[in-house]
Amino acid sequence: MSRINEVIARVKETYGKTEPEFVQAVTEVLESIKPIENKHPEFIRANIYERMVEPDRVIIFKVTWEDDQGNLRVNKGYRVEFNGAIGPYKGGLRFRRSVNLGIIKFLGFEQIFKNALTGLPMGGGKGGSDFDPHKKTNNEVMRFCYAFMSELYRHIGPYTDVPAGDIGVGAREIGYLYGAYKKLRNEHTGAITGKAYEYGGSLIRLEATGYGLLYFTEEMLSHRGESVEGKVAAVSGSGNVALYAIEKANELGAKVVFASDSSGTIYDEEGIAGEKFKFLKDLKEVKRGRIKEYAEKFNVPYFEGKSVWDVIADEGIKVDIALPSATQNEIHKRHAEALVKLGVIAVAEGANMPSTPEAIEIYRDAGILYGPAKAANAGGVAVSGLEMSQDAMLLQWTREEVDERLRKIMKHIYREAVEAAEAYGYPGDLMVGANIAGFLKVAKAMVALGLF
Ligand code: NDP
Ligand code: 2IT
Repeated sequence: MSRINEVIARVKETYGKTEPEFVQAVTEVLESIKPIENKHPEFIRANIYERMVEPDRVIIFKVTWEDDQGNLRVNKGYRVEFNGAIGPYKGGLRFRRSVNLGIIKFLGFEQIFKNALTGLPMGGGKGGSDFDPHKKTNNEVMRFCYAFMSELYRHIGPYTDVPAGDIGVGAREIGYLYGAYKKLRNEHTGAITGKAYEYGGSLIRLEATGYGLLYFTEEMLSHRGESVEGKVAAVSGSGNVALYAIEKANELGAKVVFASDSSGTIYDEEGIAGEKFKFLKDLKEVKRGRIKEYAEKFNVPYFEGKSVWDVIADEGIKVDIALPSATQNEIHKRHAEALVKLGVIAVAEGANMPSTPEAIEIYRDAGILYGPAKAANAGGVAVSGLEMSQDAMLLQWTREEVDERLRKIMKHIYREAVEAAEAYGYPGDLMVGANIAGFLKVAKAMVALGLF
């Protein structure tokens, strides 16, 4: 049996029942890098495949905090420092009820290769908690963040491990987390990214994942003689990634007709633009309301309990571009079949692992453009890397400068994926290309570092 197959089998056997998302992520990456196995005997000699799926360090801790009624509450905190071969561990924190070790491990594993693809020196990590910020007051969120950081601070640092946001961790949470970090350490180092400009953050970080997703989509389309302009797009979610994907899609001349939250989906045939987009942004970023209020305000259809992809499949609504930007495994086989049948041109992933393996198989069989998450959504962590650089120099670049660098990085990622796919016999396959390009960089570093 090949070494890669052995490692996949071992991971399935060990974690198949307890950490299905981690097994899914490992299987996808390792299956798609098989073309490198025979060409790199040094990876087999150094046992790289087995070493790559084992986190460097897993930290699990108790977070005790006080709610507004004076009750002491307890949650689990996690930080998985997955692979530090090419730089400080880097990756977001997710606060959501469903968070468990397997989810943090899948996200940390993906982050290794995504970060490598950016061309910046960042290792892979991820963390979070099963704390759910929905329906909590600001003060409760603040006390939780301070409690969470009272343990995490001893594990992180600007050259050690640099967390940022993810689902449930936005500008507000980053502010409280960084406030706690500064208080505990009595130093101002950029040990967290996604900070606001006023206290040392980078301009464009807030927008970076969504903007980068559209830069990547434009890059994919332009190589088929197409562009985003004039296309009808579906975005799922209405959080950080989704909002700025919608904003940039509008700017590039597309019409975005879908958005969602975990309660349901809205369909606005006219497009979520202008005053309507402003309303959505305010609803989600400031009022922290539900997407249903958009449907009520603008009198458009709302589908309670359905995802964007359910609505597309059930109602037969055609879109040209699909930008899943909510969560993992949101697009299933039947959704992918419907998208393809209705004539979708491109799927670019804003969320991490939003497509099930069966859905990906359908995109690839149909020959549509498919931008996998670790390439398409890398703009967020890329600008986090730029934030780290600015923090280290104690200066802040202009919006134009950061945006220009982001564009260049997204182009670079596209080119790396295309070239790796070509070099290993899978021309045009961005999933194979992104996995191979990311993996090669980290694997070569691990070989060079010896026992690290
Ligand atoms: P946010 O918390 O800002 O927004 C998440 C959005 O997705 C919300 O609208 C939320 O709805 C919805 N959502 C979350 N979970 C589910 C679910 N299980 N079912 C249906 N809808 C759901 O998170 P982000 O926008 O930051 O993250 C979205 C995705 O993008 C995640 O996969 C994340 O890992 C990925 N990502 C984020 C980056 C970043 O920089 N923030 C960078 C790269 C990737 P509700 O409000 O109802 O919970
Ligand atoms: O999934 C991701 O890349 C993120 N949530 C952003 C990570 C970061 O460190 O900016």
